[in-house]
Amino acid sequence: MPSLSINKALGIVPNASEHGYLVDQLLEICHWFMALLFVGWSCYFLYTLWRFHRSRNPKADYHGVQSKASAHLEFSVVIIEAVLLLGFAMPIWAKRINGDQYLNNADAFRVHCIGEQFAWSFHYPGPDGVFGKTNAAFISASNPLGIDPNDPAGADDFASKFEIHIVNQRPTVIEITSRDVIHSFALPHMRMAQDAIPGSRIPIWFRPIRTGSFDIICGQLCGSGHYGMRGQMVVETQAEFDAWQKEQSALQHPAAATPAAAPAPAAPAPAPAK
Ligand SMILES: [Cu+2]
Repeated sequence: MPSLSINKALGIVPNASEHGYLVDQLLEICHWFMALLFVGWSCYFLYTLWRFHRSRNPKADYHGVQSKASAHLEFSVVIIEAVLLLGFAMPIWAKRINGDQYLNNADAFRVHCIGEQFAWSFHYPGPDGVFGKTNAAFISASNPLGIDPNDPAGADDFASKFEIHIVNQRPTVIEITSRDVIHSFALPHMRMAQDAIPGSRIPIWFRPIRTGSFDIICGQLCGSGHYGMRGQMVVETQAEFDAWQKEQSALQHPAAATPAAAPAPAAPAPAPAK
């Protein structure tokens, strides 16, 4: 990659995913190619202003330009664009959409992501690694994701809002959906974006390669509060994640986390039937 980077000059955020450099390379090549085209066509434009100025051509020439130079230039542009598409874009895309090593990977880190006006929520399977079933009928203030209370797999599931925690270096699969309109879960540092579509659960996959806190933005104009639909992706070590998971699971399931402690206060007695 050239040391003089158009990507950097345009303010690209640092890459934090394994595949991101491929995207950056392609962007850089496209930017340089576009810069070259811009300069080339600008020079040609200035040349034509001079060459065909009225003072040089007092009489109209009905035969036009006889030279084949511009046709050759056009043809080479087509060749370069074909090389970009077939030689770079398509192989990179083919590599990206092949998610076998992620989707069929038992060790992959999995989270569900739910977009809504105007927030991002995340559903973690908890220490057992199995997601509990969800159903909109169970959604309430204390159960914002609608986790089925009758499904034992959901007993240790927990949720977070506006902040997703993932583990550095682990293959990561995030399944994305929306509760209302179309949003787009965009991770500029991971060079990833995927529309969140109501009724669909669409996976994205990548491998984070550095720890830190990275922006999440909604990449699809989704309503009046769209601008506020941002969050943070915290990439941390496995130990840090385990500690956070333990803390969150305990906070959200106080009874399950402290079986030996004093029993939780009894639920208020049901009001007598009238
Ligand atoms: Cu949105």
